[in-house]
Amino acid sequence: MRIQQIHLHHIRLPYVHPFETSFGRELSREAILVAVESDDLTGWGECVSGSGPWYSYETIGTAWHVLADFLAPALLGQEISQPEQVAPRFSRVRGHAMARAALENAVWDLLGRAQGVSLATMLGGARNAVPVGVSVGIEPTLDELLAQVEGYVAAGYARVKLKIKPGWDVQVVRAVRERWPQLALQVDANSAYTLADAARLAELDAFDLLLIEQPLHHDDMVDHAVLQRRLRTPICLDESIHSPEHARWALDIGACQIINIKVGRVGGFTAAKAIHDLCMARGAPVWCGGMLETNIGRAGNLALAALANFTLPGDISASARYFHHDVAAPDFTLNADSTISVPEGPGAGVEILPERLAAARLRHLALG
Ligand code: OSB
Ligand code: MG
Repeated sequence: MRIQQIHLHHIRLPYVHPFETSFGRELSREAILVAVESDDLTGWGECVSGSGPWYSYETIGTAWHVLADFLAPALLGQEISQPEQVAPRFSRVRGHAMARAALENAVWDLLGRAQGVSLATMLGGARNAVPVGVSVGIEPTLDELLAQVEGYVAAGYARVKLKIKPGWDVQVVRAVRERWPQLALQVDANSAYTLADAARLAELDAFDLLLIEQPLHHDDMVDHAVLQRRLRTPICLDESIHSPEHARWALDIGACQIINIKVGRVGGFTAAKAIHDLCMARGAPVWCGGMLETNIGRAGNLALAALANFTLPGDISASARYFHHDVAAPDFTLNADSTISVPEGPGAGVEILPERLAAARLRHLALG
């Protein structure tokens, strides 16, 4: 298929509930939706960069620049018949994985639609519903946190992830564990600690956590390997893993036992699948992270999480956990067994809602 036009849509959607991590509190999600057109078909991808360089150096502004000035020009007018043909065309671009992923993933959707095949099938999915959990942000008080967790447990989530930071860790995890002794529980520090905090982090071993996600520096592997030797709880890396090579290095040096795969952070479905395959061969479980996506990104996450080695519950919650009015349909709902069904329609299996897109849009650019 010949890539004839590419559209960038910068949108903003208010969250149902503010989301706070160790790097700050946000009231709404900004995203870039990328539309790739060939004849009468359109494929969609979501860029998960943040409004500021907190989780990653990428922002809406850098991704817009890299998409408009480098990535889209590398794809426009090209003949593409396999989604794996996209990443090599971007090989001159260093970094900017979230920008690359948005465009590559739009092409996966486009080709799936053209062939009438679901994204999960294209990727080699092994299940039609995936186990999921919910990522619970830092709250102003412990009571408010407990109320949030209570709501999610009542809604049917069997796995909860708590955001932690120094001053909001052991006592919070203890309170949640005492109230829900059976709940599958894990924590995410988003790089808020250093090796000097190892003794504090080791206190978390008492609470039967599935994993501790990215406790140390966002670029580190060496200190994580040292820390892992002092913890019983498995370390899971998120921010530090940008490629299959990073995954191999981290496993080789014992920096983690588990990897959180985010398709945006690693540059698209091709790289995400490669990391999945490598971890499977090495006996390391993976799970699908989330970036508070719209239904466009969430549909892709569900397809990815259908692969066999995604054995831990993903940060893929029901649409109602994120936004009142998503830009794409259908909304995703939680099944009674704390799973979400993988979309079965062609491509990612969701449809953009043009009037919702228009209402959420801050900027639009047409290329080609
Ligand atoms: O570290 O996993 C993270 C959201 C934004 C930035 C980083 C992270 C997150 C989440 C959200 O935890 C999980 C979700 O999308 O439900
Ligand atoms: Mg994380």
